[in-house]
Amino acid sequence: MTKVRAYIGLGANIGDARATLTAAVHALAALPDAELAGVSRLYRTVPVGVTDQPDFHNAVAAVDVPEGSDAGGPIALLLALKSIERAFGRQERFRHGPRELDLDLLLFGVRQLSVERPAMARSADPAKTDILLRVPHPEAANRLFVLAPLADLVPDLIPPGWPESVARARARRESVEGAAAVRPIAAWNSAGGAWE
Ligand code: PH2
Ligand code: MG
Ligand code: MG
Repeated sequence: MTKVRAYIGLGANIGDARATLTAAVHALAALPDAELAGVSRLYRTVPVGVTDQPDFHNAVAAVDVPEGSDAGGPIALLLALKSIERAFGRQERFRHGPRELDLDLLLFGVRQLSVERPAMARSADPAKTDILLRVPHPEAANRLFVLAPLADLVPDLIPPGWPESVARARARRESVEGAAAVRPIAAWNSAGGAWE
């Protein structure tokens, strides 16, 4: 079975975020046919978008998953991420609001894709887009809370469609958001399966 390396952004700012993200990494590793390939440092980050909410914990995990055919691989992974979010008690709230667990599909190998939501599955809520999935994640290049942990894993990678490496994007965003916006607080210990 051909595998692809996917990068997943993890975030939480309700409850014991550190414990939640640790358990979420284990849930990713336990997905069928998936293999954990790396975990970034754990960061404490200033909220972006809606600023009147608790600080987030953020990290990025690399997972090798089945390539699938066409959009099948990425969509299967997206659905698996949504089901892990639900299993961790994720409640529907407003966009960019607080959450128990957020798992975002950032990169799926060198694939670049945009998948429309089927007409039947569209929401009456105008804030919800008619796009089911975009890869690379359209916001990743502009969010230091994504770029910093991603640069821990693959600083020299140039994601498809990007004009620059992850490390350069990180430096660019750090000059905008300030170094204090994301603070590494622990490193992943793969033997212990936790940030220490
Ligand atoms: N997620 C958001 C909105 N804002 N801010 C930080 N620091 N970390 C996040 O994960 C985050 C956010 C929407 O997904
Ligand atoms: Mg998100
Ligand atoms: Mg999300």
